[in-house]
Amino acid sequence: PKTIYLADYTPPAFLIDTVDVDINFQPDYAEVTAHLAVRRNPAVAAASLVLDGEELELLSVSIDGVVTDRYTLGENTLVLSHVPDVFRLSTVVRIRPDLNTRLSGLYRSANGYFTQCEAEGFRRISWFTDRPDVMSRYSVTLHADQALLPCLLSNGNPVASGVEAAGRHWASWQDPHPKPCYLFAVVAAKLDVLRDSYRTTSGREVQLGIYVEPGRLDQCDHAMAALKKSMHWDEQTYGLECDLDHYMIVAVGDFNMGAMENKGLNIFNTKYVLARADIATDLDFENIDRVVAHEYFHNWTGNRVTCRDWFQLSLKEGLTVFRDQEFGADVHNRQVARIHEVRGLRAGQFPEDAGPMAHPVRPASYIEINNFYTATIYNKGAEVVRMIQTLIGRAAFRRGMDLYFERHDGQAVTCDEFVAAMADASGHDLTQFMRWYQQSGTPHVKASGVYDPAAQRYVLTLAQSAGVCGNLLIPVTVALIGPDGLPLPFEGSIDSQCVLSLSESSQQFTFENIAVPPIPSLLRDFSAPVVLEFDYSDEALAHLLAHDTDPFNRWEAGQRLAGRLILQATEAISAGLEPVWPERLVAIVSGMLACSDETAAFAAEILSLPGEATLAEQLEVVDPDALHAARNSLRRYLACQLEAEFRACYERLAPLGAYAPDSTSAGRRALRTVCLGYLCEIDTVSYRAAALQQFEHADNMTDQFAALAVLAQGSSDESRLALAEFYRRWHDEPLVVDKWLQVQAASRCAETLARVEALTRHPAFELRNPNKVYALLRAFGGNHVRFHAADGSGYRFLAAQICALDAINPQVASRLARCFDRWRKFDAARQAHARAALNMIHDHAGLSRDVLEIVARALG
Ligand code: HT7
Ligand code: ZN
Repeated sequence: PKTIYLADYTPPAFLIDTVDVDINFQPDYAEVTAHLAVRRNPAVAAASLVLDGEELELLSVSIDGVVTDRYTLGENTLVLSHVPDVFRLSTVVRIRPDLNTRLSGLYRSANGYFTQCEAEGFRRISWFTDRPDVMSRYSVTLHADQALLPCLLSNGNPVASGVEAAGRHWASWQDPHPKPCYLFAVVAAKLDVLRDSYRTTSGREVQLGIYVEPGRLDQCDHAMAALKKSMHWDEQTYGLECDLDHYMIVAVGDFNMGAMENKGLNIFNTKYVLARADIATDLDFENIDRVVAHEYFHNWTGNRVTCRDWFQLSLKEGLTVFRDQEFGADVHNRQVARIHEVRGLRAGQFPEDAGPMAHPVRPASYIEINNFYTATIYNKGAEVVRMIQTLIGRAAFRRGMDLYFERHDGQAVTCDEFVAAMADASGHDLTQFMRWYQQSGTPHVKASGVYDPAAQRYVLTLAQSAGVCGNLLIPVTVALIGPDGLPLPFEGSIDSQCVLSLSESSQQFTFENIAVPPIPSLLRDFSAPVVLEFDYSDEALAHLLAHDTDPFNRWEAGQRLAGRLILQATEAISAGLEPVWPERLVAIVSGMLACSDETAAFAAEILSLPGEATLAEQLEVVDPDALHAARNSLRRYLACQLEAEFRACYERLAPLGAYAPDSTSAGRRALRTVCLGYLCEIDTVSYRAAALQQFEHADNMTDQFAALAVLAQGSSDESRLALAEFYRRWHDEPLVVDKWLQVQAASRCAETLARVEALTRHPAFELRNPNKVYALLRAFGGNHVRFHAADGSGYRFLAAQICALDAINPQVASRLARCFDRWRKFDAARQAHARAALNMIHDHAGLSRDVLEIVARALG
């Protein structure tokens, strides 16, 4: 397969000002006619027009209304040589949406037809220059059977509709905004719609519609509220108003990712739209808020200002994740939101950055762009944007956003333009900062401090690991915590903290008039996506955990302390010894259990130990069984030491009234679940009975599913009973069935693989449906102890599934193949099994470019 390089970018040779598309839906095919107003790009000297196409049956080509055969058909190209400077190109193709199992382009799902064009799906609908820097105005007309497909939707405004012979109808839409073809969307389906409206600050009335499978209107209220909150937030925070008369969200059960920001016609995975207290958890409600906001925010960051090429993907994704994170922090709980972000980064992005798929936030090359919708592009990209805000300050960041839109509205630009707007608006030189976009890997920052009591001076030394592009500009937010737990004021501090700019390989920072030896609180609020190394004593960590005024660093101190102890215990267990746990932890945990309702969510985070995948990154060679045993041993130790306290806290946090997904009551539920989890580590009949009781009597999915998840970690009768009952109750709710599959695949039980294998043959599972694949197979691939089984059975199982899935949906298969990323971290025997499994995939006949790229990099 061909590698595409950023360095090879050239502007488009032809521009397409308008696109008129007509789609005629027939029972087993669709005929697509496209009329393109093409003109030569005066800035580029090129003779031929090269159009992209994939799986299109070409019926005709015309130039200025005259049918022509003067074209060359390549494997995936249509080349027209000697064309006029300005002309109208018309093509007619036949496509087969019912056979499109890749879910890219136009495809069939239950209730009708849907599109997914990002990144390169439009070429599966019509011949086109499928690249984001070709922006056009679209008009779309759809024809279909009226009874079967009553909703005919596309981007922009409805302009006309009518009926045709034989029970058919048509509708035309016009999008006033020029857009790249990846934002094109069409829906022809039988759907119910929840309507509402939103009045912008300047008085524009926007008609809102959420379209869902018939009978599910009662599951749309939360998404509608989230949409209106997002619209309001973007006006308040960035002065950005909706530029549309119609904003529609359509939910579909077959979708490769979370959602898609098509202009005015977002298409969403049902998982991020449908919610009702009895079928959705607190996390589902919160995720819906975030994803609805994310897609809405793209309307400016991505749609109005788009990417010049796919190497700039983080321009829209990193910035939009940053915006949805800030929205989430404002409407939920800022402290807990930041902790979730960092947990996610450490569990997903740090391993990616240390593995075979490591790439810069702006990659230099790719084989298959769909493989680069990664944690690095999205989450590290968001951290990079956040660092700019930390370095230049919130007010300057807002000016930078204003300048970015002032300069580039309606354009397709690069990450350089974004950073230039920030630099110009703030007066900061961000030249060195650009290296964050250019080099992969997680930087390490080594910190050490020396206190001089005579001079009352504290000197902090910060040193960064060398990157391939040279030193980075790293914002390190710092405070000094005194022995009494209070932060010490120092010169230049605001609220007793400051942002240090680490720009050299090693730098010293001096703090004067420090009367007592301080404990430094470093990298507050996780001010940069780095690994911070500082030789904290256990006592110092306990002090920070108790007193740090930065909530993130309080949590961080607890994670460091617990992580250190678990890793020591892992080593002991590997050597055949029993782990020993210090009593100090008991008092800390006990203190957290006495929290108020307002701080319950935060306490739940402190009491949740770092995950196995995150801890594994700190080991040279991972023994997953020992790591798993060590982590569980600590949980059991704490549970036994504090049984009464956990029980009292569990009882104190019993539901107060009817369920509501607000942050405070969600925090109570989160802490109560943590308590139940610890209590069930003691593994007595009475705690399993308590879990079963919660499972049976909960009036909401959060509590019901939490109890199920705790029980599913064991193989007790109660566990079997709850799993069977859960499926009996919910087998007709696909999103709840996903939870049932996921909770079994994530179980630490020894028989998990056998159960997952059996579930692949269960009527509830469908290899064609991405949500089912993610719920069962990807959850198993993320089950650290079971996927990395010593006998290689986990690897062989997943490899076979990847091969089977690749023939159906290469995008999803390649996401699944990412579970193998860290295979080289394990012992020689496991590595041999993993290598054999990867080779098996690599040699599979007809393997897609998508999976091949992932597997070749893993083996490379
Ligand atoms: N921008 C959207 C990306 C997306 C996507 C990419 C590849 C294949 C399928 C896809 N579905 C959606 C999602 C987002 O980040 O908002
Ligand atoms: Zn996005």
